[in-house]
Amino acid sequence: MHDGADAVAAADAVTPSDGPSSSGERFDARRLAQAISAVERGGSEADALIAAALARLAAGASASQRVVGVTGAPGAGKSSLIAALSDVARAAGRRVAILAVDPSSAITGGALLGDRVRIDERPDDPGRFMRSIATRGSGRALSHTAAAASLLVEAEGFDLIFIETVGAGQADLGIARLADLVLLVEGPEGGDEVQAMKAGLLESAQLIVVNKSDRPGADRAAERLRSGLSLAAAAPPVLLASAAESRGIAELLAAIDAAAAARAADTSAPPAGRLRRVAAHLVAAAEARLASRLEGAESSGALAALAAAIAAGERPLEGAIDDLLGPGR
Ligand SMILES: Nc1nc2c(ncn2[C@@H]2O[C@H](COP(=O)(O)OP(=O)(O)OP(=O)(O)O)[C@@H](O)[C@H]2O)c(=O)[nH]1
Ligand SMILES: [Mg+2]
Repeated sequence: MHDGADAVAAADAVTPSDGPSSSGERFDARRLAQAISAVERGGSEADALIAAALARLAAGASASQRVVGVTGAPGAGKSSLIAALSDVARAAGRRVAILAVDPSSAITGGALLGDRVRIDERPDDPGRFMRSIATRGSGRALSHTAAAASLLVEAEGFDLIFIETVGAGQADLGIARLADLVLLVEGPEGGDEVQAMKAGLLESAQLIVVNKSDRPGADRAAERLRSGLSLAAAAPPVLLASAAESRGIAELLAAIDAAAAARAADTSAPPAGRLRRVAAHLVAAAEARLASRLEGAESSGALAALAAAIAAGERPLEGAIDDLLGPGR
């Protein structure tokens, strides 16, 4: 197992960024958790909180803040790696936040979170924050709240923000939209074809790590990935690590920083990542509104009535969507 004791001791010794957050106020974990809950509920309170976060970010966010999406097959070791990376980052005095997108659809709050993210919650450590976010049947599977929650966390001045998404597919592709960097976690096992190649995840990852390097097959999996990627124009680096034995973790963190810095330098301005999160939030909010209008039309019977009229030839199909949702633009 990795040596958590050393990391804790080091974190106690070096905590330069534990003081006031970027707002100049002391960080209050409970207030942030409540703000994220409000954002999950939506409505005007959510809008006000997001607007306030954006104002604080505009007033003075650090360019070194990173939002890292962590994706990969179930059980690959995403949570274990995030916990190990967090210990190393804390030991270096960085403030770390973890948002775990929870597929169990119910809002779980904190109860099961410590278990799910495989990390002690340490409520007394102001440099560590974690929260799960329910997906709540969102069409794109990534929580409607992820982008907004990330903005709230950024506004509290966290240096390193991990967003863990579960499974493969939609959620993981959605994370590419709002993260500064996508880290794909692979396991050593799997057949001839690496899991991620099938799921089309390789395209959205800037960095790949084969976890569980303490187990046989990890080297081979890394080789397979590297050769599979060798034809790609900008092949992401493939690293090896063991969260369980705390091997390769500092190197992985350094690679995350390097890849994020390279990406930031690539765009016209450093806050490009944040602009993506604002755009992702707008898309999520628009989707939520669309979903609620459709639900309303369904439960009021308007949808059924419209369908019946069209089916009976009593009205044309043309214009039906406008009737359902209000006029388009
Ligand atoms: N041998 C070994 N086992 C590991 C390592 N990292 C994680 N595991 C184990 O792999 C299992 C899954 O680890 P998690 O960190 O929960 O994986 P995950 O990708 O977050 O899983 P989901 O959130 O359920 O998708 C657990 O039993 C871990 O103890 C590692 O480096 N080596
Ligand atoms: Mg996990």
